[in-house]
Amino acid sequence: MDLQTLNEQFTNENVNFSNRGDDFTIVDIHNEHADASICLQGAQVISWTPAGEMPVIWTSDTAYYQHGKSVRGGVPICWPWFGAHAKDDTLPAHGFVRTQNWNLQSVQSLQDGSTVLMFGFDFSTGTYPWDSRSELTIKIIIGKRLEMYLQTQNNDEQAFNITEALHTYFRVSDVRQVTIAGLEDCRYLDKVDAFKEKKQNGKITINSEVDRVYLDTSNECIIEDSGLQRKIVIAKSGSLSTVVWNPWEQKTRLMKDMEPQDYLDMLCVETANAATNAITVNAGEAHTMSVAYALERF
Ligand code: TA6
Repeated sequence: MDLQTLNEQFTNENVNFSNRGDDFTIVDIHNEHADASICLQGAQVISWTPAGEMPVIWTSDTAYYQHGKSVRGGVPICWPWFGAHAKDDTLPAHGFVRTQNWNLQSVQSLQDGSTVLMFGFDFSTGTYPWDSRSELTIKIIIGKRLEMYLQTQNNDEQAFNITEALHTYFRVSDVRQVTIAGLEDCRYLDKVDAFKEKKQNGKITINSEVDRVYLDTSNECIIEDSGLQRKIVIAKSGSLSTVVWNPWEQKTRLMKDMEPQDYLDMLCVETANAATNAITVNAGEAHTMSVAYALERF
C-alpha cells in the first residue's frame, strides 16, 4: 500500500507514514505522551520515546531496512518459533513473521491521548513453514507506557504449539553499569554454556556475553540504569519465559548491522514463551502474550 493510500485510509492527527530505503514503510506516531515509529515489516516497533525522556528502545544506526531482512533493534516479533527451528536448520531463526509486511488494520486515539494501532499478519502473502489455519495480530499502545498484545488465534481443527518472543532491545547508558532485578533465584538455560540449566543468584549484571532463557517466570523485571537515573519496568502477562541477551564485544564485531561499541548501549530483555514454556493453542482458542514498559525515576 503506498504512502498516500495509507495516509488517506488511516487519517489520524497523531500518525504519519514515511518510507525508509526503497519502499520500507514506517508508521510515525507523535502524541502528547510519546513519539514512536513502527515498521510495517514485522509490525516492529523501532523507537519509543516518552515526552521529556531519552529514547527507551534501541535500534542500530546501521540496521538494514530491506524487505526480508530483520531490522536490528526495536521489538522484533519472534513467531511461531523462538531461536533456531527445532527440526529444520534451513529455516530462519526466530520464525518468519518479523521479515514480512503486516497489514495495518486500525489506528485509534484514546481519551487519555494514547494511540492504539492494530496489525495483522497476512498468511496469504506467501508460502510459510506453517500449515495451521491461524490468525496473528498485535495491538500496540503508544503512550506514557508502551504496551503490546500479541495474540495467536487457532482457527484449525487441531491444537498447535508455538514458541514466541517480543525480542525487545532497550537503550541503556552503559550495559556494564545496569542491573536487572526480578529474576533472582529463577532457573535459566545458559546459551553461552551449552544451554546448561543454572539458577540466578541475585540481580543480573552484564560483564561478558549473556544469552539466557529464564524459565517458568511471570515476574516483573526492572532494568536499573543509574547512568540515565531511570528504571525501565517490564510487566508482562501470558509469558512464562524471560530472555536476557547482550552479544558483548566479540559477537558484536561479527554483526554487520551493529557498530563495534553498540553492545554497550543496548540490552535485550525479552518477553517470551520459549523452550519448555512452549504454548499449546487448542483448536478454536486464542493465546495472548502481553507486555507493558514504563519509566520510573531512580
Ligand atoms: O534472544 C537472544 C538470541 O536468541 C541470541 O541468541 C541472538 O541470536 C539474538 O537472539 C539475535 O538473533 P538475530 O536472529 O536477531 O540476530
